[in-house]
Amino acid sequence: MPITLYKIDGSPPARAVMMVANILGVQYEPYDINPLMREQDTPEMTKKNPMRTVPYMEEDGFCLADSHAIMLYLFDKYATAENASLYPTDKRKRATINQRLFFDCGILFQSLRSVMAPTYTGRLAELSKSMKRNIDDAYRMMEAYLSDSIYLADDVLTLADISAITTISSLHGVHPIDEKRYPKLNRWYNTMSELEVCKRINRPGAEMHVASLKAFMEITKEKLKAKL
Ligand SMILES: N[C@@H](CCC(=O)N[C@@H](CS)C(=O)NCC(=O)O)C(=O)O
Repeated sequence: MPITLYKIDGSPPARAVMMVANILGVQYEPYDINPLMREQDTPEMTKKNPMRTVPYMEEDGFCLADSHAIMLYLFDKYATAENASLYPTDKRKRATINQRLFFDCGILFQSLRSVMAPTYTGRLAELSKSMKRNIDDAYRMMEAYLSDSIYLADDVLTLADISAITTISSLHGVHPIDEKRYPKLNRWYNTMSELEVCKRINRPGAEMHVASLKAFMEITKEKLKAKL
């Protein structure tokens, strides 16, 4: 039974799953869900995924939400020796990758989510100081991680990089990485952006995501101006 991946290309976590599936050679049936239209809120969808987020996947009646959980499942089930370095068996390396995945889930993506939610509901015309502070704080943490290794969790590309690059691509669009303050993060971002899989799968969705966030902010700005 093929995998169905509920996703939208603009979603950073969905892009991460799409890239991992592509690297592992996992075929899936894409099913587009637009969270802005609350298409994930139908009783049928809510039953499958009470978190009501994209991405989530379904395989032969097995439903799984959260990009990080999905990436690990796909790796566990479908990785071959060729892909082993994405999530090596060494326990400490794995633990470091897991930590970076939790960092992406709990800190990095949350700094983006705190911008996305008010933007899409017409309550944000520009990033507040505290939003920028939170994003900078996450950039600072990444700069520190990248002082210990070339990539986020190792000297080779791992699942942690694939997860974080999607979030960073959208964050960078709304609050650019200051290359003087975060030179290692800037270098990592440029290296990751040049990967063929990133150009093909991450870049178009990220550009769309950033453009839509900016367009929503612009509309809110105009509405506020009209009220004055
Ligand atoms: N930790 C989750 C976050 C997923 C998430 O929040 N996705 C957004 C789209 S980028 C969403 O579905 N938002 C709808 C909502 O929160 O109601 C993951 O990694 O999959």
